[in-house]
Amino acid sequence: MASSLPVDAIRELSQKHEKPANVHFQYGTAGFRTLGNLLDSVMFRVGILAALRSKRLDGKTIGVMITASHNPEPDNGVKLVDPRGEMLEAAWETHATNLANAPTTDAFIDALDAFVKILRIDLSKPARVDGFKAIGAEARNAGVTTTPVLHYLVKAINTKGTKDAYGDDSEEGYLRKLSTAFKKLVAGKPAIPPLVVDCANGVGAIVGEKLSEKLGDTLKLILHNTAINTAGALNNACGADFVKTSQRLPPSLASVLKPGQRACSLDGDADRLIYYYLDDRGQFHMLDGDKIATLVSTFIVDLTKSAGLEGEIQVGIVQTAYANGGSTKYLSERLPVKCVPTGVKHLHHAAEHYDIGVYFEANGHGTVLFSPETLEKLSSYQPSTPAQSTALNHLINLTQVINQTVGDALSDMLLVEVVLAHKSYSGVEWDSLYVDLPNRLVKVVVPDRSIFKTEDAERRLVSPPGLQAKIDELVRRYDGGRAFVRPSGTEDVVRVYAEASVRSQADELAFRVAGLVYDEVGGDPAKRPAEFL
Ligand code: 16G
Ligand code: MG
Repeated sequence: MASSLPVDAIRELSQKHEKPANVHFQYGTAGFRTLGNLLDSVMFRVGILAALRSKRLDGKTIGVMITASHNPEPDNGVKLVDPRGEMLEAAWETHATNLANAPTTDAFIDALDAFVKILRIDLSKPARVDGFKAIGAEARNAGVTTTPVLHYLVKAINTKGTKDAYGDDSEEGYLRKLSTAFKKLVAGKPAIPPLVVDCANGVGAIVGEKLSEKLGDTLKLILHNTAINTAGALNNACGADFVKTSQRLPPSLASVLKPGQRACSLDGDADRLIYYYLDDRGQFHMLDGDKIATLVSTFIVDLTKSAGLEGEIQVGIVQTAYANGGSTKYLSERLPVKCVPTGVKHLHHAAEHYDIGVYFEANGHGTVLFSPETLEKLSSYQPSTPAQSTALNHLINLTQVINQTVGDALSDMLLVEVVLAHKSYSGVEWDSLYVDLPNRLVKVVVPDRSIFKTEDAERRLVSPPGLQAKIDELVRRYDGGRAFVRPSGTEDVVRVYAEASVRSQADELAFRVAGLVYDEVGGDPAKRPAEFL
């Protein structure tokens, strides 16, 4: 009976993966994330942590994802997936950080021992960890796939044979589930023009190719940036983060995209999605997470009305402070909108409070959650007209095409395509739902970002004292001005976001606020960036 830690085995293996000195690891918003060559000890320890999490949860399957996500090489990372296919429970982020930072193998074993005792983990319980093997855990390698597929698999495995069965627990099952629902949703609609997909030279290329085969002529995917074996190519001048941050077309698509044609970019692990198109004058128009949330939520509201479920099912939106003011205005005139701090776990959690919760970060990560009661209602509801019945079926098929475990670029892409097909929208009509306010994101490197503390879903600073008042004073001078400052959860920087009704003003406001931050932390006046006015 394995009721105590297999200390000798752990010691022997751990010594092959010693922690590098002078590095502090942090399990942040997206797991452990740093230069790939520093992560060896973290990978080993995360395997053990995942096994313990599985044991703590009665042998439920836990997922381990190794991915650089939206970051270019040589960054890499690793994160855990909880049994329902969701992010790791927040309290365990601290445990993960502590274990990863134990300086030696002996310190690691001591920390593990203390941890097992404090959390009363029964080591005789089985442990199932997909993708990694440690302390006698049963492991299954999910292979090279997208982050959302791993989330899907974890949920599918843990719900197998129950009334909540999520689908067949294989990548093939995932592809079948999504493509079948998609085909039903667009049946009878006019043929959909081909879609250009920028795969960020990441795993989306592999899964996108398989999805494309399943979709056949229903939706032709033209995959670009599929060089998954080329060193340095991942997320380099392509991918969702590049497009969102630089607000321009990946140069590799310049000769590909025709005016009016829809295109989208995934990030490296295919959990973010940004759409765009070029207008007749060749001008670039971006359709980001806020635009996706708007398109999708209004469609779902229309369907609930057509199904006769108005007042029965409430649709709500969750955004962060980064949501464009234009989208927040448009949406809050129509639906309940909640603003939460950055990071998927906050959005996901808040979205669970609605009957149907639509959450998207402006960066393109998001999904739609149907509450258990809503799913129940949809399956038992008796429509009274053929039109109601059609709308009801569409809603039910939407619950299948949407990966509800986590934001999923490929699933979201199908969702967007469904709405465009139903509304006969091109990018132009979609884009015209509301006008984005010009905005600017700037980062300021600071010696210690932990002195920056926020409140009100990161929209206001409480520390350093007095800085928020200065920002307020500045913002007042700009028409349509809004700005906020928050410490990054993934990098040693402070981020400044600003928007205003005119582009030059948005830029100026962002730089001026960045200047305030720079001066506040005692930045060297001689090195002050010129644009910080
Ligand atoms: C992580 C988060 C993402 C967030 C970003 C903010 C997850 C899975 N990912 O990538 O949601 O937008 O961090 O980064 O939660 P920042 O704190 O450096 O601005
Ligand atoms: Mg990602």
